[in-house]
This record gives sequence, C-alpha cells and structure tokens, in this order.
Amino acid sequence: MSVYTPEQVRQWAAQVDERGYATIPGVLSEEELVFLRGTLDHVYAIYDPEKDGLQKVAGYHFSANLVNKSPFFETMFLRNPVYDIAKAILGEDCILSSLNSFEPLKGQGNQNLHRDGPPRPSEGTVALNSMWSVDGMDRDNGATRLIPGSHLHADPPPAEERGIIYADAAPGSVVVTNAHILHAASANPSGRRRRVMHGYFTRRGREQQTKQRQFLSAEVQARLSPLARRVLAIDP
Ligand SMILES: O=C(O)CCC(=O)C(=O)O
Repeated sequence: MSVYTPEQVRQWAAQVDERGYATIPGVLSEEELVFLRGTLDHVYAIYDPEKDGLQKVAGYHFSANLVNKSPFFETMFLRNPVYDIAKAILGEDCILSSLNSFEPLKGQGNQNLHRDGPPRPSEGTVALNSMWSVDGMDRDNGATRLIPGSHLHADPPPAEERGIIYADAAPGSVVVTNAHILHAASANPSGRRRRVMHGYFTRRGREQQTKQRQFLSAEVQARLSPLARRVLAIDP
C-alpha cells in the first residue's frame, strides 16, 4: 500500500476545496481488489432494500450499508489519505454518512448532473464523497463526469452540458469530490465492469444517509474499534 505525506494530503484537500475533486492513486492493493471484486458481486446478489435501507435503482448493480457486509468495510473508510482529507475539510470529528457501491450496467447508467445535497452553504463544504475504484473507470465504461469549480456557485445544471470532465480512475485509486459539485454517473457503453464504492462523509451533527446505529447488526457494532464507532456515530 502507498504511503502518503502530510504535504500530499494538504494539496489534495486544497484541490477538493478549489476545483472540487482530487484523484489519489494506489489506495487499494492488487490483493484487496481481487477480494473486493468477488465480495461486491456477492453483496449485489444478496442486496435487501428492507434490511439495508435504500431502494435499488434500475440500470445499476447497487448496495447500500456496506459496513454491515464484511469486516473489510469496517475499517476501509478510515484509510488514509481519504479520511485525513475528510477531516481537513469537514473537521476532525466528521462522520461517515454512508458506504455504498454502484455500477452502471452495459448501455445504461446515465444520470443527470446533480449535487449530492444542496449548493454549498455560507458555512462552507458540509460533505465529501470518495469514490473507490475497483475495476478502473473511464469514459468508455461510465466514469463519473463533473464540472470542475461548480461547487463554488449555486447555478442549476446547464441545459447543455459544457465544461465537463470525466474522472478517469485506475483500479485502486480514489476520487474525492466536494459533494456540492455538479456531477453524474455516465452511461456504460462498453459494458466493461465499473464497480465503485462511495464513502460519503459529512460534518458531525448532520443526518446520515445510512443511520449506522440502526442498520449495523449487533455483532458488527460489538466488534467495531472506538474510532470506527465514533466516525459511524454509533453512540449518541
Ligand atoms: O458513481 C458515480 O459515477 C456517481 C454516482 C452519483 O453521483 C449518485 O449516485 O448520486
């Protein structure tokens, strides 16, 4: 696994603040990617919206509530430099709102440009997304597209998409986005696999997309580390 310096964390956090996204290479190892490919396919197959809290969307493989699905996910969201960047922008006591996985299927998956939540309020960025690339993503298999800098204004999505970039992400890399940026999943024309995990962080005190205290089993909650409990806001 790669080692990152505080200066790199500072630079990536500045990119997320200024242009709205940063791409971090080498966060997941080859061995972990092999594990994740098998695990996510299993997780997609057994997904239960009643137990896991969110409805499935047509055109995608999907799972919410990943922290409940394998011990690997109980620590993944604490991995640096992703968690360090979240703390730098959202505060030392930031929390994980949700950990989901999402894959556009062949010829499907195009979303409209949107923000994850409202435009950025005057208090500054209140949420970040981190997209953990398992297979690699590019324009040909439905990479996330986004408009750099659009987290700095509150304009609605343009009727004609202009100024778009596609977030190319090699397997094992993580794209951290400012959640107020205009972005969307794109159609997957090739059908090449595009499994991504979304670790969504927010400021403490804001509502979680997955209320971890409600959706994590008693068994999982009992073995979480004190840090994981804090970041998952398990204790009142
Ligand atoms: O996976 C992606 O490319 C982005 C997904 C997204 O923006 C969403 O589901 O709201």
